[in-house]
Amino acid sequence: MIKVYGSVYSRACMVMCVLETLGLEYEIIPHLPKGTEIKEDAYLAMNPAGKVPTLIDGELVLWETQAILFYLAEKYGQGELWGNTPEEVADIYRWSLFVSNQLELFALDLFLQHKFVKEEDRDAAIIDRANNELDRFMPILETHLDGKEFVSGGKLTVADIHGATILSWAKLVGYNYKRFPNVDAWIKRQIKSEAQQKVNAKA
Ligand SMILES: N[C@@H](CCC(=O)N[C@@H](CS)C(=O)NCC(=O)O)C(=O)O
Repeated sequence: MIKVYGSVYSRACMVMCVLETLGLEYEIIPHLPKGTEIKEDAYLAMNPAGKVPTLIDGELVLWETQAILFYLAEKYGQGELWGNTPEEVADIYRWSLFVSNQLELFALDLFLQHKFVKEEDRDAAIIDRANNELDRFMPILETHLDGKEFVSGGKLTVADIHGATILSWAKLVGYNYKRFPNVDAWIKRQIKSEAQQKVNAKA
């Protein structure tokens, strides 16, 4: 059976959400981002970065969230969550990579600063840069999602599960999405999706 190392409260939730959407059975091997197991030799032999998630599927040992999501959709989706042509697949890559390259670090910085750093110790420079970079690139997504439910190909894909989950981190700590109602609605759809609810129930 497919194994997922990680926790619901980590990037592994995106892997679980894809597995739930595709109706695949899987086992969670609980490993917390702040736990010690991910720095032990046995785990580092699978994932030298010492991070979660890691996926095991038969002989395959795979780490890096997006690589795992793309692999699962391509291998098991039969078109679901994935594209049918090189052009459709490229579009999924484009939007998923846009979020990871232009927005992920800044959504994470906001989340970490507000969630784990005492108010008096927060780094204003990190917070300002994060807000500025999110404000800079969010309008691209906002315009693209106008009149659309999904970011690519007119159907749910891994780019929605990945992108909307990443951007939900900033929402959790109060980033002002009122200025970006299409993105806000996109994030809410992901958070409330049946697959995400099933993942949350495993926490
Ligand atoms: N680019 C990696 C990042 C993985 C990552 O940073 N995971 C976090 C949990 S969401 C983690 O394991 N942190 C522990 C650490 O950095 O020591 C991916 O997407 O898989």
